[in-house]
Amino acid sequence: MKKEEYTVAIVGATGAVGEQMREVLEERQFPVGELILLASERSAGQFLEFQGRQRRVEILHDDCFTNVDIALFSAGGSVSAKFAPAAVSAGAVVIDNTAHFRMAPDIPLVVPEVNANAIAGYKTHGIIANPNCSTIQMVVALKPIHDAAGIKRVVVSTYQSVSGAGRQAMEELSQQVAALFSGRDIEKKKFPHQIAFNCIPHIDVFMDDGYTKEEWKMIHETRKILGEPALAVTATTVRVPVFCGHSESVNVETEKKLTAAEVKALLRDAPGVIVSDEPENNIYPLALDATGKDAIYVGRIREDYSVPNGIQLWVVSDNLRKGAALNAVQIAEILIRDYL
Ligand code: NAP
Ligand code: 3JM
Repeated sequence: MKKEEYTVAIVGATGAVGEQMREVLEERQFPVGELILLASERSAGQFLEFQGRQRRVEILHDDCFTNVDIALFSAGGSVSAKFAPAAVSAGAVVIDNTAHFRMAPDIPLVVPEVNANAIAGYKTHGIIANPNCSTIQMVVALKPIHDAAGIKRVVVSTYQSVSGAGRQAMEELSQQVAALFSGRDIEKKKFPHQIAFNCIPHIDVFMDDGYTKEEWKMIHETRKILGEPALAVTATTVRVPVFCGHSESVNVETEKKLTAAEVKALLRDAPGVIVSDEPENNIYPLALDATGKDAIYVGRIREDYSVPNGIQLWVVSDNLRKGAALNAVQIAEILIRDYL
């Protein structure tokens, strides 16, 4: 018998992603019976609102998951590594927002518009991984192009907002701006350089080959989600002084020729995509406009004349919503509709 309501736990409930999880669950009227809010001892005892009621944040420990149906994790990779197994043992399905499980071959990595069928694979480990924010918005735009013309190569450069690095990072940008306008010294904690009025081509840690881990995630996650393990993808990921919304310049080479008009038509029909492309009226996707919205916005759609079959796109989305919380809740919706 299908349940009418589900017990949902949010691990990392006080964070930037956790806050959006509450909002998105409420907005989409996800059938939440009980909501369990979990964080570290730092914020245990705080109250957060959900469906008009104040709910207490509890300290995360192994015994928190009794009777939990779905556990949404967004408290960092080490927290997922330590506590996701306890949630699964207690009978919950884990939807994990961290990088920790994403590349495990038998853990599904899901963007519902692209590979919803992969959700079935959750049964092996009880875990579904939510991709990186920058990957999610790119693959939603790539999927219809890949289906129509076969993607050969992708070159992406990102312009990622500070909210992708959490609450403290947003605070750091605010404080640096305030300090600079009042002639005080800036403080650096979350970013290795001043982020105010700057662009930093460094997100997550550097690896031996000169790529950052964020770039590595975009490359490998894109291949896994599209089911193309050998797809040629390269990425440069850049932090910019924007509070919310990631922007991406995406260059795509296809097997079959597509005109810009054909790509626009494909994207207009694609689930989760809004084409915003009227250069004559200065209309193109902007991070400020995408903030608080659900869609992936695509514009500046044009042919890349430097190669035979090239397309250039500008892709923008709210990194905390489709890039994290919304994608996770969409997965949960399919899970309860088709599997639980
Ligand atoms: P954030 O604003 O810094 O929030 C971190 C959250 O994790 C807070 O609720 C914090 O609780 C909790 N936490 C940290 N350490 C904990 C511990 N040891 N035990 C229990 N709770 C702990 O960060 P965020 O932006 O929300 O991101 C959280 C995580 O989500 C990231 O680390 C990342 O792995 C993932 N993420 C994924 C995406 C994506 O694209 N899918 C995007 C952004 C982030 P306290 O209030 O107690 O400190
Ligand atoms: C986005 O493990 C951690 O401390 C979190 C690092 C992090 C990640 C990650 O690697 O899970 C911060 C922000 C992500 C992500 O989505 O990949």
